[in-house]
Amino acid sequence: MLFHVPGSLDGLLSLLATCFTQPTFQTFRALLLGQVSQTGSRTVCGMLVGARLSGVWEHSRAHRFFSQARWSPDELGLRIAVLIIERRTDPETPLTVAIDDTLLQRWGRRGWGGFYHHDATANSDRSAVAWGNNWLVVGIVVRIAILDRSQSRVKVIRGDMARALIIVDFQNDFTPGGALPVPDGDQISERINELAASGEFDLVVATRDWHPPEHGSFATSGGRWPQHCVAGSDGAQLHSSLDQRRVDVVIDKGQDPDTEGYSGFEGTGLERLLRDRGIDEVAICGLATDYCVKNTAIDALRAGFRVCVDERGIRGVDVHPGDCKRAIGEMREAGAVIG
Ligand code: VGL
Ligand code: ZN
Repeated sequence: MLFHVPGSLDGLLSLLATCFTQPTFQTFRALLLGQVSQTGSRTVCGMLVGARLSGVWEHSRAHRFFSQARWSPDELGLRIAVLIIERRTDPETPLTVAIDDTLLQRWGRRGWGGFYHHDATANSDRSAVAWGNNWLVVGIVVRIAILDRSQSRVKVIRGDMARALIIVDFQNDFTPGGALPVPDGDQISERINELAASGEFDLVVATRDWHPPEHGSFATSGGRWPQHCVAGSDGAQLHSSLDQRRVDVVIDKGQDPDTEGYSGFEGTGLERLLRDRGIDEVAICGLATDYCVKNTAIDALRAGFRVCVDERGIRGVDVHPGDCKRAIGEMREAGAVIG
């Protein structure tokens, strides 16, 4: 690190080290020093400039560090709270604790690609919980002699995550023998069943491509695909290897004849369903990587969910060689974790 770090700050930081793994502590320390020393705006970008990391790190990487890396914000908050109480408050005086749960209620502003701004300045009338706003802020109010108003030092509590599994279009027509087969599309069944039975998900959703017979994506209507997944047909049924006892809700999509309907969010009640169930994070598997999986993942990010794409649980078409690889790159770029 290129900075001269005052011993007092380093001493303070070392008291926080046990909230982190060794590598995440180094990252946290660099970002914190970046924030302290930056001269521009108090944003993640400013922090990266201060840490001499701009141009080296995509700023989404810093967001991912704060939202996903292996460190404990809860423990860190408690540790900071104890430090404030020990060093900044009078042992004889009762503590004033301020709680602000507006972040739990607030939707917030979103950039393209699902990056979520959970700064307290974003206003909106939407009232759902999603990535970035499942935080409760607790402050200890401290009176500092040289200032004429009380200062509140905050602790941020991360709420419990609720997670959903979205199984995209695991249907007969997209598996070998079907009308629009994805190579090895049936090979993901074991992984999908394993995920659905893992107990890690509060909700398991299966989407079905569910087209009217004259859907605009069909070659017979001037589109690019052979007729597939016609609503109610055998080809449109979920693949028989899928353990449907684990599926809580089936969502049909692609019913509008004039749009491709690749995304499970397009013209369906999927977003509403996830919000109603308090879901923050979705894991995505299914078919096809380069079409419906990709579009569903990117829409989920745009809607503010955290997204993990299960690499073992997807297969793609690769109409043009490299399409799947590019699709994975696009999802990652938009903020998905590919794992
Ligand atoms: C899909 C092509 C056409 C998919 C759906 O599920 O990926 N691909 N319709
Ligand atoms: Zn389709």
